[in-house]
Amino acid sequence: MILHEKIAAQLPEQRERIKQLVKACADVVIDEVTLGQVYGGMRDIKSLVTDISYVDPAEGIRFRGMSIPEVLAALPKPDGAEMPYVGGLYYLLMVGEVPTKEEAQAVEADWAQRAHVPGYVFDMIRAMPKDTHPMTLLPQAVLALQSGSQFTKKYHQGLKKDLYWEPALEDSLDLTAKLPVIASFIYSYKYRDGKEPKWDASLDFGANFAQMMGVEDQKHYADLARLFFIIHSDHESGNVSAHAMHLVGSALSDPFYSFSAALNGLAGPLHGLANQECLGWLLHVYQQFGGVPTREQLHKFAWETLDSGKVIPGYGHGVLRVIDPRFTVQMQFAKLHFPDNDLVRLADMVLDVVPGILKEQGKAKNPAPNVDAISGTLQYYYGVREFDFYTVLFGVGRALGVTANYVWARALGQPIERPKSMTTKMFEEAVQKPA
Ligand code: CMX
Repeated sequence: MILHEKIAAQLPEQRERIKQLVKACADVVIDEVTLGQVYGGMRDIKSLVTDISYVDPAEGIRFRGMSIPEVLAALPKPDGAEMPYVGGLYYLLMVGEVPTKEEAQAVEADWAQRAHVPGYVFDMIRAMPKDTHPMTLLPQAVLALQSGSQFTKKYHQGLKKDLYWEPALEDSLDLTAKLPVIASFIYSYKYRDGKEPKWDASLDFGANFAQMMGVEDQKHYADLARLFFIIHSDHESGNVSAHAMHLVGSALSDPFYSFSAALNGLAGPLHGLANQECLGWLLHVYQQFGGVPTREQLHKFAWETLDSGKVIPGYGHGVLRVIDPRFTVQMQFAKLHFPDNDLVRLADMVLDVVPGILKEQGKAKNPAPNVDAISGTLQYYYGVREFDFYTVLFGVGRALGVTANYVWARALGQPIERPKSMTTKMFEEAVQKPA
């Protein structure tokens, strides 16, 4: 299997590199931690390591050193497609090199062999009440797959630690192959005819998703799916879903247990749920004014949102300090394919108006849009209008990045995570001591 070979070839050098670094510099101080950071969600404390992606506050995400436009330009594409193979992105995240078209296709072919979802997973979803949130059904389905984990099986058979990554990769490929099928079944069960979707081995990941979702404009939705999954795949290690995956995985819980935890974090309104909230906010504006409002009306509406104590969804970021490039590529896609759509025009107006208001309010450190400010609008246009489903789409994409990190964390023997906590009294005493 191609990813296995490529990772195995890099491992000796990577292990030696880290061993030497830690041996020579274990006591070097990298960062200082302030009391404000301790009480402020550990913001910006440099205490995690990943070579798979990095969020530059002034530039946005880089996957293996490449910006989003660079990734989209460099990765191979299916014939006639506008967006690259998702399998090519997975190769890039796992291996750290841009694949050839054949290498990207090899990942896609591997997924095709693993995409079968056991019937009991569908039965379990069907047993749940129809009004269960899709982000409850998705982690449940992932947990239901756990009994097939190669990692857990091999661990209990006494696998040596330096080989943990191999079954971790097997599980990761199984999981990422089955997720689009599960996600589209959740969609079909909740909102359509309830048919069990089938993976078509002649199609790539994006085109399969489009056909399983039953969207009318298959060609363009396949491109949107490729784009969506690629840009949502990874955002370094400190965001809630990635960190949850890493933390749970550090206890040697297998990729199914760990990813189910990651999804539960993604379901929060300050993280992955923001995409549905953002479209909800746009539609609310649209309905309130019976169409695209004037700038003045939008200005007033945005202030009313803030004055009622709510956030403006899709704006602000914990790390980024510029417009999220993931927003930019999605807006470009929308403007290329349906520039005159009312919601796109509204999203454009929000981009023009809201940053100024957030600056005036003076609270948000970044008044610019993030990935969620437009992603729901694109889905809505292609007929995926049940916006409580959108975080599921985010979850399918996020699996690519967090499983790549999981595999490398096991390959590099990363230990169980265990930061130290203190009591408030201890901190009070610590700050009173002279420096
Ligand atoms: N609207 C109103 N207020 C906002 C705001 C927004 N869009 N973004 C930040 N603020 C406020 C915060 O609520 C905070 O207020 P308090 O001091 O009263 O608590 C203040 O500005 C400072 O926040 P910050 O340091 O700039 O941002 P955080 O790192 O604390 O939070 C985020 C980041 C994304 C949770 C926040 O900007 C937000 O709530 N945005 C709206 C929700 C959203 O779009 N989430 C999607 C994030 C994308 C992702 O998960 O990938």
